Amino acid sequence: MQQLYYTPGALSLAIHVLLNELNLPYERKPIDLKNGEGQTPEFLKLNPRGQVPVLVTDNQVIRETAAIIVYLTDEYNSILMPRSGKARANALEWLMFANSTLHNAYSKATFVLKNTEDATVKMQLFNAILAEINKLWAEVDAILAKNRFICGKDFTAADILLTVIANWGDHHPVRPTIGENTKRMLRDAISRPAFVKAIKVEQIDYKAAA
Ligand SMILES: N[C@@H](CCC(=O)N[C@@H](CS)C(=O)NCC(=O)O)C(=O)O
Repeated sequence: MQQLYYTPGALSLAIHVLLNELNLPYERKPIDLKNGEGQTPEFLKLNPRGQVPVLVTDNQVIRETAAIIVYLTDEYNSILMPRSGKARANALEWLMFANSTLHNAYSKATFVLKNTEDATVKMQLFNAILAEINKLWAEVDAILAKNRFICGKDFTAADILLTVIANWGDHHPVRPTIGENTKRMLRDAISRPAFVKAIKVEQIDYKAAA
């Protein structure tokens, strides 16, 4: 059986939701990042970067959210990632946008909040990054003004990842601005049984869709 190493609400929630969407059995392995469990020798053997998610299959350890998502959707022939051509390119674009462009902007904010001592400088840097994050969400919102989901009429793995990241506002002194069209998509996403189940298990307070 596959094992998912996860921290409640982190990027690993997307894998948790996807495993539910695919109706796959898996064993949950919680990692308390705040208490240093990402840095134990056992966990570092699985992921030298000390990050979640990690998916362990029968004979392989898979790290990096996008890689795990593409592996699972390919392996189990899921409609959450189109199989080929332009539709696949578009879905991969938005998956990578969430996993690298948007996640990277949030990571910069986390870094600045953690490592800047001077309060004024900290807020100056944070506000600059917040503007970048808001611009990215505005781009998403403009697409969702026309489309039900980020790639069109169909829900894809990219929507799952956007929905997970959208709820990280609580970690910031000022919440990023999530547009109304995006909130509509988030409500659709979190009402899917796969999300409902994962949110309940991880005991997450999902506020971004309100
Ligand atoms: N590029 C990695 C990033 C993973 C990542 O940054 N995970 C965060 C949680 S969302 C983490 O484990 N951080 C380690 C820490 O906070 O110590 C991926 O996509 O899986």
